[in-house]
This record gives sequence, C-alpha cells and structure tokens, in this order.
Amino acid sequence: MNNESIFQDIINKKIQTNIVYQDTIITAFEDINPKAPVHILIVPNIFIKSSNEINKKNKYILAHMFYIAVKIAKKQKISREGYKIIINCNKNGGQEINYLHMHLLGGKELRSLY
Ligand code: DGP
Repeated sequence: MNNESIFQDIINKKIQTNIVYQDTIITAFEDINPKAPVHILIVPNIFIKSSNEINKKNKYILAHMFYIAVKIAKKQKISREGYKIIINCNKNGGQEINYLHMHLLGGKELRSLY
C-alpha cells in the first residue's frame, strides 16, 4: 500500500496534526490512534520507507530520532516511570504506514512481547 504520503503531508503541514517537535531532520507528532496516554510518532523529514533502508549515509537520522524521543519523554514527564520505543518493519513487524517511524509510548504500564 502506498500510504507514505500521510506522513509527508503531516511534515509539510498539509494535514492538521499536533506536532510536538520539528527541526530540519525530523518531525514528532501525536499518533491519531494512541495506544497509551503518551503516544508520539517520530519520523525523518526525508522519505525512508522502513528500517530496511537505513544505510551508512542516513544512519545519523536514527540516532537523532532516538535522541529527540528521549528528550520528548523527559518533557512529557514519562521518563522516570519508563516508556517504550518501537519501530515496526514490514508485514510481520506490523508496519502499516510505509514511512519509517518510531513510536514513543508511555504514561501507563505497557506489556512486553518478550
Ligand atoms: P505502524 O503500525 O508502526 O505503521 O504505525 C502507524 C501509526 O500511524 C499508527 O499508530 C497510527 C498512525 N497514523 C496513521 N495515520 C495517521 C494520521 O493521519 N495521523 C496521525 N497523527 N497518525 C496516523
């Protein structure tokens, strides 16, 4: 499914979304269907389809996404109790939107799969 334009439209502010953070590299916004009191998606501003497309040239973006996710967690006051950071990849990983994104979830106890 070609649904990557949803996140492109959010980054470009063509779709009304609560953007909690944006810089020249990434955008972070509230998930439309939150699975926890805090559920933020962090995406690169340039299109990367999935974690399979992370390479030597773009890997710095992942580090930045992680760095900002932790900063947002602190700002949203979920860091002391803890949170989950998830990246789904392709069908078996449960990736529905074909645009690399990191989920930051917290504000309640979240069960682990493992
Ligand atoms: P995933 O299953 O990892 O591909 O998660 C995709 C997430 O994207 C899912 O939690 C719902 C969210 N989502 C889908 N469409 C929209 C949208 O239009 N706006 C926002 N804010 N989130 C969306």
